Amino acid sequence: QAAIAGELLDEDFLLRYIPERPADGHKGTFGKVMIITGSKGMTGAGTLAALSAFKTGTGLVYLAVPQSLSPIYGTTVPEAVLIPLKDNDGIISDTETDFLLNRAAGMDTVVIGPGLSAAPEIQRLVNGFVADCPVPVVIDADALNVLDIEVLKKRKAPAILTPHPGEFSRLCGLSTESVQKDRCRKAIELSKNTGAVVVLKGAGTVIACPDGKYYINTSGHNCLAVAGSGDVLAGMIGSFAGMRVTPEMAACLGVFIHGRCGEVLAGKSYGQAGYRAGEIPPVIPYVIGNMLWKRHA
Ligand code: NPW
Ligand code: AMP
Ligand code: MG
Repeated sequence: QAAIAGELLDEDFLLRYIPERPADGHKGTFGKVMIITGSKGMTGAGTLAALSAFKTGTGLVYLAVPQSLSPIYGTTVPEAVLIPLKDNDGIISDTETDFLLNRAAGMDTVVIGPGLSAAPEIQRLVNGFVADCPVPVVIDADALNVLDIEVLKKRKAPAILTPHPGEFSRLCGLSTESVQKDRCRKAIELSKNTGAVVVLKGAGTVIACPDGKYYINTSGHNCLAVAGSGDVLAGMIGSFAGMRVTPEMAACLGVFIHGRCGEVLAGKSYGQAGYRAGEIPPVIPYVIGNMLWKRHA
């Protein structure tokens, strides 16, 4: 079988995949995204993912969070609908798995993982949820740290994994160095093995698809190497998936636009470094708007 070549991910290629926004669309038209997130000390992650989903164009964001922490999200993202979940000292209880699966059935997509912690209860929650999730799911951060590959393989709906090299190495039982030495091949292997789209993050993010096709991102800047940056990306990919973009293209659009936001911050602003992840979402509409302008030009 002939090898499938990789493709460089650039603006000209991606323009056509940005979803149309019908003039008479309502908030349901623009996607319902549920984000399962949060534990004591890590409420910023879900906040950033939710803000990013809104700024990418999502109509409705639902934050499924530990009940004891939910007032925080009411303040940081008042636009999100809160789904408070039973928790033990800030760790979401695994008894909420079935309730979350029921809620997921009414969503267009789910993001699971940012700021969840890797407690044993979270391990049961994540694997129980991923096994039966009925809609496309973006699996990020702590959800990757507790994910059972065998459960992932048997899931019912499409999945997008968004590991950084540390998470990738934990998930696959490899050293970070061996992952970094052979990024494309490692991402393709995991994608073929699990049927999930794999986004291996870091400079030159690789997006690998189960059919062996892969993309290497050309946008980005090291100002994106900052706490919460990956949580922003997860919200962006979830947003595109929620607007019914295919998992492959949702991942590609999210990665490219996230990278372009970094370039805009570093290039058009005050300097090369010193940005908080919370400064990325306000740039998203500008980047998407510029791409659309080129599409219509
Ligand atoms: P090293 O050793 O530092 O060089 P973790 P996390 C490696 C939440 N957050 N290239 C890195 O390597 C997240 O959502 C919450 C190479 C280290 O070993 C998660 O739930 C925030 N290596 C949770 O925290 C803001 C790389 O990976 C390891 C690499 C833990 O996530 C912050 C670090 O990864 C955070 O987002 C690269 N490009 N990138 C909040 N305010 O609520 C990473 N590594 O141990 O998985 O920790 O990514 O911070
Ligand atoms: P996380 O580690 O989950 O917060 O994700 C970090 C985000 O920043 C990912 O989207 C990475 O691809 C991006 N990133 C990290 N380092 C760099 C870099 N040197 N150049 C460009 N993007 C980076
Ligand atoms: Mg992360």
